[in-house]
Amino acid sequence: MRKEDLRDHAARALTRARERSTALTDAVDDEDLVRQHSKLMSPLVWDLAHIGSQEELWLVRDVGGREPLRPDIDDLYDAFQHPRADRPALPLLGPAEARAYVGEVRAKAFEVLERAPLEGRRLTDAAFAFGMITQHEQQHDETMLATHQLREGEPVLHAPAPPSRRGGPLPGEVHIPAGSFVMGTSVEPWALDNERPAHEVAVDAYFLDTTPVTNAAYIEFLEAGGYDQPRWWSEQGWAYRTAHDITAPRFWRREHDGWRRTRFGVDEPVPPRQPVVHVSYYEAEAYAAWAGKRLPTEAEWEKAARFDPATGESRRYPWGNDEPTAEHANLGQRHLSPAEAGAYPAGVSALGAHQLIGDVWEWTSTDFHGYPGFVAFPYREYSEVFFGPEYKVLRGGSFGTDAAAIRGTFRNWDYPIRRQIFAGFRCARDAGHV
Ligand code: AVJ
Ligand code: FE
Repeated sequence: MRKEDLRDHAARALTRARERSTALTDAVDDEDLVRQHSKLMSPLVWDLAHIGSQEELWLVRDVGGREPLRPDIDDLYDAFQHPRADRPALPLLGPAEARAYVGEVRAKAFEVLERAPLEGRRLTDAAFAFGMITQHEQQHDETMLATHQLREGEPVLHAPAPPSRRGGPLPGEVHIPAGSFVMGTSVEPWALDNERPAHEVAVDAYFLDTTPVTNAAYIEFLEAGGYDQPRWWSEQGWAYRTAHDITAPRFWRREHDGWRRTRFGVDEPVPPRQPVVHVSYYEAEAYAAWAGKRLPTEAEWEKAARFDPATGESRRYPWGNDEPTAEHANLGQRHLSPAEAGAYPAGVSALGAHQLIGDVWEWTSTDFHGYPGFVAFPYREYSEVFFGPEYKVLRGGSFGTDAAAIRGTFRNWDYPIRRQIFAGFRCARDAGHV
């Protein structure tokens, strides 16, 4: 991209993120903004001011070398200082103050952008800082969307229904032949530290589900008594299922006429053809065992999403190198739920898998670690402090993930017990030797 195009692109991406943050926070009244809807989440007003605070630190102070606007509040919005459960008790900026603050920071960030040297492609470039801050805001927007899902009360968010599947049934699985592929990236301009560097990974042959597991398939597991049979669960999974009396995906309820769910304040029958969402890693793992399969490793997920056997190269997205459009994937909160399995034929990967990007985050069996040659950037706190066995990697983004914050190499992570995120899964199994 030319320098001026890059500047425009960065400005438009920031503006789009802000429109979304504004819509998510303007949708509720002030009392709702400061309330904690769940111990798992911050009050929405914390996310809003935190977005501004990070933008002030990285763009206004670091890139711009400007004077701090509000050095007094750095600590309040440092996610490492205060766990989510404690945030409502802090002397946070109120709704009007938080809105004014993020507006002032944004005005300064645009001044910085006007003058920032945007040439070059190295990680230390100012262009990367703008990309990173855009992604940060979009990630918190998805977190705020999850807070909306936990909020009780009348629906306040509205969007058209997602597309349904046209055409005949798809094969249940795709076969991925053995061989190495390039995982991660050294060239994707907005890739975060944990996606780098590109490296070769050898993968044995396997089968991968063509689409994420649907609600209808998941209901079969439920109705077969899957939640009552320890043999399908890992030891940790069973302990979790028992301690919290988990009996179905989060937000589901059994009624005399079948399963229903609450979705952003709407009560509705569980739609059979949509991917299941709001399941923990442990539930995904138990379903896979019941189905005679397993969860894919992170490398298996990425190979199915990116590897093109015709060229031997890894693509940026399943469909190729072009940025996602509404035809490719269910992203960007254009819809308020996953779309039916098979609803995005234009998004199919070279190896035949559907909906790897968008709809639901997909649990993988891999613990979150740095790739060989990992270098923390810009801070250890971005990814490195989370490396270890407590976190599982999720891939592909959900209907609530913006296109600016997802790509074939993007890695998300969470605790295996978490269900408030927009997470589902698909299964894999070994193909053995032929
Ligand atoms: C990558 C989604 C796990 O929300 O904790 C936001 C992203 N990092 N602010 C998170 C993030 C700092 C992160 N996840
Ligand atoms: Fe953050």
